[in-house]
Amino acid sequence: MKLQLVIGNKNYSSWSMRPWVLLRQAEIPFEEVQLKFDQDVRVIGVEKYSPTGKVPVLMIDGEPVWDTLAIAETVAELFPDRQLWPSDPRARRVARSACAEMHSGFQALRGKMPMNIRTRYPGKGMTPESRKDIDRVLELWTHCRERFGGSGNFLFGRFCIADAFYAPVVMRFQAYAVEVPPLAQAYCEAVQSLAAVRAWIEAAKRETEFVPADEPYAKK
Ligand SMILES: N[C@@H](CCC(=O)N[C@@H](CS)C(=O)NCC(=O)O)C(=O)O
Repeated sequence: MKLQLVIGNKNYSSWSMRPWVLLRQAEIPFEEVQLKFDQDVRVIGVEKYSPTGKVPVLMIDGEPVWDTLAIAETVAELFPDRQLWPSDPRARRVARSACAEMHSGFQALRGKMPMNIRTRYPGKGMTPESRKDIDRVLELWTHCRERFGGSGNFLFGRFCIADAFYAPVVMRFQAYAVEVPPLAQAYCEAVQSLAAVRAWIEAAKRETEFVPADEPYAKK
């Protein structure tokens, strides 16, 4: 089976980061196909892969699986030995809910604090709406860590899909210098110490493309 993951710019594409970190951290071999955003965050050359015009797309023997949640579920199904969801059914239900919440929510956090790994904009993007999203993320992380974290460092103890889904939030907290309580700080550090996250960050920092539509706080 040939897996190709089609992604966008590593500095900006939070959706691409999730399945890339998941596959890489789970040591599932895949070929990376990186496409680049144009000035308006349209993905150049994506028609060849994606029926939606968006990244990420996972190509399995040339057939597309699109949308992050579908990609994560498909990978978990294809590689059950990697235990990408928590094994405890109660934890698994909450992990799925946390991923679905990320997938469909947090619009203010996403819109006001777009992921930008190589740059720092401390304090930017903090509106009442983004504050509300941040508080909800912190509440969720606290619940997961306290109820299911056990002796592990991640939301459900061991690294799982939910951690891959929240990795771009960790990037945002760092870029915009969002202050978080100690439990969340420890979790952010655990995510940042993952080999796959470190590799993504290093690659993002080497990128030089500037995408104006993803740079609301850059000096004009
Ligand atoms: N719900 C989709 C969202 C994907 C998405 O919005 N990707 C952005 C890049 S991070 C994109 O491809 N934008 C290009 C466009 O909308 O033309 C997913 O989970 O994969």
